[in-house]
Formats: sequence, structure tokens, C-alpha cells
Amino acid sequence: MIEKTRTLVVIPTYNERENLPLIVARVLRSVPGVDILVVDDNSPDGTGALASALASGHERVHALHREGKEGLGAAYRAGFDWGLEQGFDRLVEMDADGSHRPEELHRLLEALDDSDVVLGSRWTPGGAVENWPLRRIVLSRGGSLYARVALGLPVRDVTGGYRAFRADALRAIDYHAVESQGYCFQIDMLWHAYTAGLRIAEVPITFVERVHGVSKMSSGIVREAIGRVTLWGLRGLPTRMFGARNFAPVVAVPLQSLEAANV
Ligand SMILES: Nc1nc2c(ncn2[C@@H]2O[C@H](COP(=O)(O)OP(=O)(O)OP(=O)(O)O)[C@@H](O)[C@H]2O)c(=O)[nH]1
Ligand SMILES: [Mg+2]
Repeated sequence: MIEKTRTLVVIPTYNERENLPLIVARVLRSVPGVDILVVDDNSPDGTGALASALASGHERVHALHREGKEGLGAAYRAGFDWGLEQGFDRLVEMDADGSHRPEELHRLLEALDDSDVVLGSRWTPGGAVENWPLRRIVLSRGGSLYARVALGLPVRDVTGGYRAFRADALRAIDYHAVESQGYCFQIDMLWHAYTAGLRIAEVPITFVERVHGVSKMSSGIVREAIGRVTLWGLRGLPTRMFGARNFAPVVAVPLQSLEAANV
């Protein structure tokens, strides 16, 4: 008998009371066989209690409660620990605010058949953003460009947070060593995945700006990313200039091929 592949969508939350029921319903509707783990950092608006209520009403929904706000990175590390312990084969990162459309999840999962890590990408051909102010577009594109140049990382969307991993890839990444917070966590994870020689694919997505709730983006998050990327870039410079680099190429999955396969 062939064992069914088990997928866990990890959704970190901090004050996402309005968004959580909507995103959970959309995930369950879009990809019926998946499980969801909400990782809440004791949100003052009661998102944690809501997560527990959703979990008790649906056997595929789970809630993990943490004591206080420690950032996206810590929430994902805890969520990955939980998912690997429970034996899931594929783990997905998804924001609660609707920016990562669950209706596109099957594309990421499909691409995971031929890769270890799949990045939902706004800046690869076919990718898009909806309702984003120019300031955020500049920050995101500029951040990706900077990381690409500073690290020699051939990826279009370096900071995106809509991603899928094989369980083995997560183990290979040693994500506990990924200590960045904020969206630098995403760059850090990618950098670890790339230097571990994993097969990475970029799949175009349409990113939609949140409608409810407020962003947790801050200038501290941006400063952390710039500081760390610069440091890693400088550290890796001698190897980049004189050493051999043998990492797997990053694959850009064209939108047409996804549509042709009807995924
Ligand atoms: N558990 C936990 N979740 C967090 C924390 N900070 C952010 N999140 C969640 O992580 C996801 C991404 O955060 P956002 O505030 O949407 O950050 P962003 O997507 O970079 O910013 P916007 O584009 O403005 O929405 C959301 O689901 C948040 O609720 C945290 O400290 N702990
Ligand atoms: Mg967001």
C-alpha cells in the first residue's frame, strides 16, 4: 500500500483575529487533504483562543500556543519542530493575513515533486503583487536585489514568506541554526537551503496586500535584514572570489507549465 503524503501548513499569528477563520477555511477548501498548525504568540486580541476553538472543531486544524511575541522565526521553528515530530512529509509557510493565497498552494506542492524547497515568488515572470504601495514594492524588490548581489544568490524573491519544504530539506537546513527574526528569517532559511545544496524552485504567485489587521513590519526588521545580509556577504566573499561553488541551480517554474499541467 502506498502511504499518503501528509502536508502541514504552518500559519504564525499575532493579532490576526479577523483573518484567521478566513484563511483556515480557504486552506481547507483549496487543498482538502492538508493539516493546518496555527502558531500563536499569545496575541492580545484573542487569536490564540480562536485558534483553539477552530482546532477543536476540525480534526485537521491544530493550535500551538507560545508565551509571548518572539517574532516570525521563533514561531516557525516551533511549528517545524511540531510538524516533523508528527511525521509530516511536506511543510508549508503561510501568512495569516491572506497575502499568500491558499488557492495557489497546489502549485507550490506540485513543484515540490521535483525540488526540495519551493518559493512562492512575486518577482519571477508571472508573479505579481496586488494593492501594494510603491514603498513596499521598492523595499521588497530592493531587498531581493541586494541579497542577490551581496550573497550571489540566484533567486528573484528572496524575502517572500510563502514556501513549501520537504521534511528532509528542513532537517538538512538545520533551521535551529537559523536565528534571524523578522523577514530576515526568510532570507536566512533560503541561504541555508542554497548552501546546503538543496534543489530550489521559484513558482510565480500573486501576493495580495492584507485587508484586515495591521502589519508587523518595522524598521528594526529591515535593519536586521540589511545588517545580516551584509555580514554574510562579506564573510563569503573570499570563497566567492577564489573558491569553487557547486550549488544546485535555482529553477524558475514558468506559469505556462503550471497552467498546462492544470495545477
Ligand atoms: N506567532 C507570531 N506570528 C507573527 C509574529 N510577527 C508576525 N507574525 C505573523 O506572521 C505573518 C506575517 O506578518 P505580517 O505582519 O503580515 O508581515 P508582512 O507580511 O511582512 O507585512 P504586511 O505585508 O504589511 O502584511 C502574519 O500571519 C503575522 O500575524 C510573531 O512575533 N509571532
Ligand atoms: Mg503580511
